[in-house]
Amino acid sequence: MNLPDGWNAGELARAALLAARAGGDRADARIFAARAPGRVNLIGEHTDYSGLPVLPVAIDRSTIVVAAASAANESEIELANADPGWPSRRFALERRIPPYPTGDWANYVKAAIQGVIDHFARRGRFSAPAPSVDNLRGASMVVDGRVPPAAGLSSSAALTVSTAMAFMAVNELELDPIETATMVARSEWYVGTRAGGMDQAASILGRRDHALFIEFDPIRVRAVKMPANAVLVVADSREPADKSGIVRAEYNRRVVECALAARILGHALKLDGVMILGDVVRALPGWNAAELVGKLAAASPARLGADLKEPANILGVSQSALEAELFGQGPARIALDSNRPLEILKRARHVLRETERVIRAADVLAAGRLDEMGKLMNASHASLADDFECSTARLDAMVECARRGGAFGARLTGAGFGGSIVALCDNDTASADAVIESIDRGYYAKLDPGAPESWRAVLHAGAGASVIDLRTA
Ligand code: NG1
Repeated sequence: MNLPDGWNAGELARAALLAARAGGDRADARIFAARAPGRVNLIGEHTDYSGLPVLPVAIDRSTIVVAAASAANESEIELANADPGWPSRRFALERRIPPYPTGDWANYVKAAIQGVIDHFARRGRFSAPAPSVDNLRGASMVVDGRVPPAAGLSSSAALTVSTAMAFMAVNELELDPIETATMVARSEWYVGTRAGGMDQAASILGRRDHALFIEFDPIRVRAVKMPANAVLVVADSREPADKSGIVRAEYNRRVVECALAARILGHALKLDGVMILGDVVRALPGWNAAELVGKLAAASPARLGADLKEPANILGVSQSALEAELFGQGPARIALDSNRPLEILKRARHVLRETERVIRAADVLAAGRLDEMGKLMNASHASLADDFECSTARLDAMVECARRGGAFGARLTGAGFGGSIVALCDNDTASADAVIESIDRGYYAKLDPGAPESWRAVLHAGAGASVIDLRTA
């Protein structure tokens, strides 16, 4: 059997089972299956929302969404999940789809569909003579996710990407992969996370046996061949990085701190229109982190008060104007709900130094220098722990175990505050088996009694998302 691009036989069999459940046995049903992988980020953490590069791989674990088109006059989504732990849902397609209460899994599905509707609305697709979204086709959708959730492997992007692709297929809406990545990148703002675009871009643009050097604004990708002897071990701390609660507030707070650092730096350097640190970097070819951090330190205290009074003064704008600019009506406003000072210098120092590491890592990896790559990963972890303050004692402990087991390097991957670590190994001196054993003995065996069981695996760089027509597959 010829397998469609990026699909394996197991995934195809899963899609066939889901199709039966989605009602694809109706003779007239147009029915599609989209698969989208999770990702593990090798390096370039908390840089994407500053418009600065990342180096992830799409992984060989995916989410599949099967969508069977409803009759032409039905514009509802009937949603089910292969895992009975996630309840079925039904909602209408509207220009503005109201979210379910925070934490509901189906909000990711709504987020993706809202993203598609917004994108095509901007292109005039729903303007006169069809001023509403009435001409959109509903669908019966069934989701089967095999990317471990809340583990820093981007199960959420796997779900939003596969949903968006299946929904577009049902509605005969077409976009190229870069446009799709750009569109879906913003979709998770719907669930209240001001995420950058790394996860969705990695899921869509993934390439077997390759890492992806991804740049933003606009999204560009360069595939970097993984050295043949490189092996990636990912291990979940079992400390959930739950994006619907405290982790989201911490994440959004970092987004605000980085944006403030960028504006103050832009102001000090007399650059116009700087919103994110990427704007500064792009305006200054030949920039280097040490110099920019020095300029920021000269222009601003390292940490600012808990509100926006101080940065507004530095920037010479009113506090309300700055607030409106930073937050709009958006959810990041919650980031200021505490008395904690806003850390500017440390956050910028991490982002700028991390950017230097990412650029270097792409070359080092392409040249097969795993030892050097490991050192960059270790430096990234230290910076995330010290300057970005998003590691935890448990993540630090795991990273230590991986290094003791012989890994070239190890670091937290994803947003941190829990979730997973990634360790770089090979088939020889830094064997994945030894690293896994070290993590088992030094970490999982010491978890509190009753803690959820261990989850760790060797993951491979896999292909990006794709959609197939199940009538012809
Ligand atoms: P995780 O924690 O894997 O979901 C998050 C963001 C990314 C990126 C990383 C940090 C979401 C959906 N994704 O990844 O865009 O900013 O943190 O590098 O929030």
